[in-house]
Amino acid sequence: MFHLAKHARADGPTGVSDPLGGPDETLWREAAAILDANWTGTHTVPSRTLYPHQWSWDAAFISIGLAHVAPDRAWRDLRSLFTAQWPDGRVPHIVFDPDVTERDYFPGPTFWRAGGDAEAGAARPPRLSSGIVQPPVHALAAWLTYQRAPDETAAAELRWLYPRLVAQQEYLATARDVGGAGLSALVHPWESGLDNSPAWDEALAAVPVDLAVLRRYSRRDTQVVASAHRPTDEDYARYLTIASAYRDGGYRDADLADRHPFLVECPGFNALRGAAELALARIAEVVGANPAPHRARAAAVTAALLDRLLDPDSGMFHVRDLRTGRRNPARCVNGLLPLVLPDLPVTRVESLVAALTSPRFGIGDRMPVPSYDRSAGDFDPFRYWRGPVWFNINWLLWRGLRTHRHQALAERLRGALLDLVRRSGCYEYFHPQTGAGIGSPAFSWTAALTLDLLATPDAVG
Ligand code: 2M8
Repeated sequence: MFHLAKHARADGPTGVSDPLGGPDETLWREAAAILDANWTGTHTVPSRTLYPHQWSWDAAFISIGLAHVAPDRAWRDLRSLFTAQWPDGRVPHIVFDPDVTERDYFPGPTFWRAGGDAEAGAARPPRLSSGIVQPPVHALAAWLTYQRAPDETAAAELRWLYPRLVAQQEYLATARDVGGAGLSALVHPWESGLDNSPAWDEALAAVPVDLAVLRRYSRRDTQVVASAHRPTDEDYARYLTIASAYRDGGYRDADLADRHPFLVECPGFNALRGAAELALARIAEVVGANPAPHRARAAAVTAALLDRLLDPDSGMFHVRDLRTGRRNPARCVNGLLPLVLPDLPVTRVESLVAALTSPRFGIGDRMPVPSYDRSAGDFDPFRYWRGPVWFNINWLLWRGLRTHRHQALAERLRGALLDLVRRSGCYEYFHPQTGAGIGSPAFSWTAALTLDLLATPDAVG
């Protein structure tokens, strides 16, 4: 067990304060204990019950929390993930723990058939992993972890990570620029992190449902949590069809436009890629590299997002299906994430804030932002990314509001998030009306970002 509150107190004046008054020691300890319980000795799992391996963007959020209580573990988590980076720069969305059996998570290593073959040589993925990616939040995580304790150890970690983070960005900016306009294309809904968001429905509808594929395997998720809270069997069958297509093409990105059944540009993923370039610019200054190219790339991503994914009528960003060229009209929370970009024009910031405060997404006094438009006919308060409140997304929106000096709104969102975990615990996601916890309890990124919110009480830039 690490020293729960010591580090935060030593490092900052406000480590465990509650903005509403009074210390929030209990919540701090609960959140830190969850991270401790989910630590395996080399990395942190998102959840002991549902997700027993290491996940890519989870690792980034987790390290941001660990930075407050166990910075050594924060760096080890990031290192563990990047030791699985492929030679082409991609960082796999799952790094499999060889000590966990196939029965404990599906789809596991047997399905993905990637990496882990020590004999295969430097051209192959070094560890057992999936072959798809997740949003690149890692440069931001590394930068925030460094900022918590900017000592020589942390600088050495940045020096180790920097070329790897650059390679990750390079892969996304080149191999994945299928549309040729400066945005990364996703080859699977799971790459977005918002797995079964309505944002993918139109593009998914074009993928045939082969329920036989499900009979060949056995879903593990619906044995652990209620099936009404998870993707439907039809959607799951499509996920497997798309993943198999990419795998059977050797995970090659050449000619994707000619052969791959699912190709979309996601505003959330690309906004986080832009934010990663800005974090890399800061890291470059520490490690003695040139920050200028990173800033230029971030500006190019913002310009491409405005050009390709903005709908002036909704005032939000929308997913583009590269197979049809159509922007999906669904208003999903990934369409608000470009708020994390500091160079977004003021008019755009204001239209995103208008959406955030509208009844569709309304930041309430006690309720954070849902994953989907509350007024949509197919809004589902229980099912995964189709309505429930997610902590990591709200944490990103909170940062975006602070970046654009919407301090009062940022504070309201922070208050609503902390209220949620105080009432319900650190669940994977939450009912958007009652705030009840759904999915896995003791969920790592909720715990980690709770620590970060508790440690960052005031609207300081
Ligand atoms: C969920 O995704 C995995 C597949 O990657 C699953 O449903 O099995 C998503 O919420 C994703 O964003 C998250 O990274 C992962 C682990 O927490 O779970």
